Amino acid sequence: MAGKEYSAEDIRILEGLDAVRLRPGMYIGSTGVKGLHHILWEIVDNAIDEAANGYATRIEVKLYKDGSASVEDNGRGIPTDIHPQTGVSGVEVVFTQLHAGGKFDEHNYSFSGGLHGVGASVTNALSEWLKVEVYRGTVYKMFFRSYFDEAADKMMSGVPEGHLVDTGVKTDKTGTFVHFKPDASVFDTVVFNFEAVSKRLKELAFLNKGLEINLVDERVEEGRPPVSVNYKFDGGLHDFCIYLNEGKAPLYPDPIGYRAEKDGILIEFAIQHTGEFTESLFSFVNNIPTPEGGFHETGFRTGLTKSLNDVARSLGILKEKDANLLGEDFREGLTAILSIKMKNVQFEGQTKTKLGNAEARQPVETATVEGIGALFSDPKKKSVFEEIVKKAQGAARVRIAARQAKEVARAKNSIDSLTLVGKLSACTGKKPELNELFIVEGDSAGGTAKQARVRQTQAILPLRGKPLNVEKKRIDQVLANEEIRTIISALGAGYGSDFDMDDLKYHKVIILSDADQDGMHIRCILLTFFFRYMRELINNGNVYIGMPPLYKVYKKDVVEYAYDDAELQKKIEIVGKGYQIQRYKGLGEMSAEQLWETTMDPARRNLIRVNIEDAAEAEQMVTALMGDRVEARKEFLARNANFNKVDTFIDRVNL
Ligand code: TSJ
Repeated sequence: MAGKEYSAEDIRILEGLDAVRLRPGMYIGSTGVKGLHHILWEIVDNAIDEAANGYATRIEVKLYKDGSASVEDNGRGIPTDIHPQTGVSGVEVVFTQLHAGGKFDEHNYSFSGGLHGVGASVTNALSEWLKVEVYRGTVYKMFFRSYFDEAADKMMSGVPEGHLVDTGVKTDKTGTFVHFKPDASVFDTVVFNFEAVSKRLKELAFLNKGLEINLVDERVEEGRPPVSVNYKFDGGLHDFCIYLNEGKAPLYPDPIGYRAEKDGILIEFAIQHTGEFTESLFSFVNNIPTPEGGFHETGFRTGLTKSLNDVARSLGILKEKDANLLGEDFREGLTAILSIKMKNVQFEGQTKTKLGNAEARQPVETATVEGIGALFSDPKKKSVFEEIVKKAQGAARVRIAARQAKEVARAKNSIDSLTLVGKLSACTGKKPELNELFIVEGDSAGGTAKQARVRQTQAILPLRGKPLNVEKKRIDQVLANEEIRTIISALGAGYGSDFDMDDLKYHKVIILSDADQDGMHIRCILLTFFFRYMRELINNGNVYIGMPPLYKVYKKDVVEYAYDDAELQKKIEIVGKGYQIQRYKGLGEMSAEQLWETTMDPARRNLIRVNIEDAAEAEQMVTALMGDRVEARKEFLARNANFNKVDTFIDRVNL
């Protein structure tokens, strides 16, 4: 057992591990499922470092039935020789000394990972047992155990059972194998999550080009073969980018990538634009995700904007008189992965996932400018670049149209806005909760509605002109549309992040369009607009679709209206022999009186409330329904056909 050859210094070291047991949270964040995985990642990180430094090409992670886990690499093997400062082997130092990682080899451990960087000794301290094997010509072994010492009446953590032993058994392979069993008395759960482990290993495989990572899960039913996944991406970030863009529509087939070292910082990125409208930047520092961003992201964004504008000018796509495109324009639909490796990382922010090293900004910016410049100096890449600029110019149009609309909405009391709402026939009542805004398709139907309405509570906004083809028009054109800007003005509550329900002038917004293709398009445009820019309005159930009848069935002074074909049969029976049918092709064919009694009179009309509880789902649906990709739309409809909400919504849209 441990003890007899131990110096005072060794005991001090082991007390360090006791401290880890006493306050595990200080070292691994928590003793929950996250903390459990943390002690696995501490071990994996060491193997990844060996690979990142060019010494290992393969890592295998294994999950066992008894709850233990192992990690093996084919690197050089943890140094087995005696460490001069402590008089024990490198292996022993690694597992018994806190923060030992890299102390004896600054150079090779220069880009050491680990979220808290606490090292393998913490895994040892929080394990029931830990076994290490090092393959360097022969097999070296060492074993550690945590136990309760009855005599001393205290917990002993990660205690070596003897020093490192050279078993003398010859081996061809080199590398390190670490096998440990998380201590059930430390953790709330000791069950590793296959999905979580495999997802992170896949990410690590993407981040470390060419590295083969194998995950074997032996925790399967008796008699069944282990579940095993194997990751190896020779394209690295390039492959990562393609993977992230699966299911999206890339604007050019190959992601653009670059790798450089600047001021001791290794910088790598890959980008690819898609038809989406949002930006997805995934950044990493020393293989650790940095979702909160930081200086590397700042440098990257600045570099991208600068270099893409520069290239656009040098290719003559942007002329001297043209303004630069903004960063946000170039980032619309951008999928990007930024991975940097540097020393002395400082993590900040809410979840300690934001890079605080200011010195990272400039090198990343420089590398980005350099990389983009170099890539597009290749004339073969010109068409790719043109796609990027076309997309950015589209985004700029949205931005400008959005700003204009915002100005309109902001200046709601100015003369300017009065001219815009000129077509609005406002109501006289001043109680928004009682007021209704009818958005009516066509000037002539608008005129009829104006005659039919109750002035006190019903306002009419006619929409003039041909309906836009939503599938071909983008949201920027929708926003540039004067009618849409008029709606924003009329509602008086702003839009987008400025939208404020408290300023809403009409608590019922009723879309009244014809029951035909064009009418459906108008509804789609308006709903997309509300989804994207006044989502609260939908969530609150303030948006309605008016239901004009399709048929009038009449005989002398008996009149019945039918809203669909099934109803038509019933109404025919009610009216009886000698009936006549009028089919309404549009709202414009109705008299003011008919429109009132069938569609506008609160006592008799049928309204459909557009009510989507899940705004996120709604947005996805609008994208799928109106996006560029026909397949995506079909897929979406097929996938969601059984979802009640969505189903209902689709019915409503296609009224
Ligand atoms: F530390 C550990 F237990 F977590 C661990 C370390 C676990 C695993 C699975 C692998 C490793 C590990 C360590 N793999 N490879 C290394 N390499 C070294 O420690 C090493 C080897 C040689 C030299 C040298 O300068 O010759 C330096 C180092 C740091």
